[in-house]
Amino acid sequence: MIFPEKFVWGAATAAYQIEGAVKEDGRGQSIWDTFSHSPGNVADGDTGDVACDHYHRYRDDVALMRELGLAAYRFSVAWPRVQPDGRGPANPRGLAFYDRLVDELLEAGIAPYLTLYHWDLPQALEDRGGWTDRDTAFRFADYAAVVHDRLGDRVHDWATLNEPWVAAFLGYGNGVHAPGRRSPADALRAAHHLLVGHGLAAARLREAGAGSIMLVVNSSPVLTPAQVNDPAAVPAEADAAAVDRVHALLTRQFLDPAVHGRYPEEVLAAAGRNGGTGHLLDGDLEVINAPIDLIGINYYNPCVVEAGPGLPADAAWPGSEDIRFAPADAPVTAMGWPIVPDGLSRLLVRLSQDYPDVGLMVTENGAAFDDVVEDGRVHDADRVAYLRGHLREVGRAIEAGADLRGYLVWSLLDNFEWAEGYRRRFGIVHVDYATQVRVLKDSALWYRDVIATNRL
Ligand code: PNW
Repeated sequence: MIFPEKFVWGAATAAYQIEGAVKEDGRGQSIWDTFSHSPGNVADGDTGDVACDHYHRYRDDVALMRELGLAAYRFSVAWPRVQPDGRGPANPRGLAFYDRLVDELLEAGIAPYLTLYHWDLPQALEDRGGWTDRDTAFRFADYAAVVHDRLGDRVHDWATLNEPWVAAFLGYGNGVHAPGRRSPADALRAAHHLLVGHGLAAARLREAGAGSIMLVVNSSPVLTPAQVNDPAAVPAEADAAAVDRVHALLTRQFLDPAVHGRYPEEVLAAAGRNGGTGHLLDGDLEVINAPIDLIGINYYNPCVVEAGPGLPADAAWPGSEDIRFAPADAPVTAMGWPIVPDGLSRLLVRLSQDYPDVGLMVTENGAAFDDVVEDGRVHDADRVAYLRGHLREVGRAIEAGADLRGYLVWSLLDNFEWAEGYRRRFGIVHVDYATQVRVLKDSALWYRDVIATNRL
């Protein structure tokens, strides 16, 4: 399988998951500092205080990327490094880190893909209501402008939000992520304000001359249990309705407003029954509908559902009453997530049909496995198989006509896996947290060859 000539190969990370140095150079506190330091929220009491110490080791890490031949590196900027309280003048020492990182990347011939928000909201803004407060959207747009002002001369590719579904529904809905609130109504409000923030920021970036603007979503094809292994299976009417509703709640909730300027009925109905729709103001959809160049897709697994009469909505899924989230008949990763490679092509083809005027990029895909280091090597055949299987589906989606521009593996490094802490390893590069020694796993060496030959 040969990939298109200009296909962009890369890897992704996020600030809180790798940087450490949480008190350095004037960085303010984020909701993830607060959350991870509160007992019971993160496995083994892990925090991002040190993480991969990337803040001090970024030169070595860029050297690894160069060794792998990456054309692109997606990272995120920590808002509280730039604006410690989430508002006001920029903290020059915080911005200077990203300045150095970007220069190092460009020197190595690697295109920086900059994500503005990968979940580390300044705690000072959370104290005023966080994403449930409309004002946070305006603060986010100001922050976007501040970052672009400093880096826009060298960074071409910008992403506003990473996975607003996770930020809203795990952060404010079921409380598994920071800030740990548990309110379906708050989650729906947060989701909307995240979208308003996206639209306002996209407009500011455009105005400032940003080269390319992207919204990154976590998305999954929504399937019935039978469809997991048989794409042709025809679901019963009630199951098909459950599939459509969950697709609306997961993916269309974000992409329909952003790309088409309208909310799905299912989302309006969910809001109606959870706190109301009073936060949806006239003009918001026009703001959210700011033109974007790319949709970033983070894919890990399909979402499997069926009708289950009488069931209450899952805490993270307001609007999912009478729907059962079912296990998939498939092998799983160390996260317990089912491995269904052709879910990726099914998803990409669907999105390219639903949003035909916007390009697509796989901005995250990868897997956690229980890696072992043997004689200074990590023989992660399971991860190689996962990536190979998913890349084949990337190729198939392109053959089927999807306008897919690139693929970024999650993740470059083993890192702080949110509520799972350091016990789950997603990297193609192994990190020994005691010594900070990095070792290229077999998957990294394999990926290097894919990139070098542009074929599978
Ligand atoms: C994404 N879910 O998170 C994030 O963008 C990464 O920061 C993260 O490390 C990676 O995927 C692996 O988890 C998700 O529960 C976390 O549906 C949770 C979910 C989805 C994505």
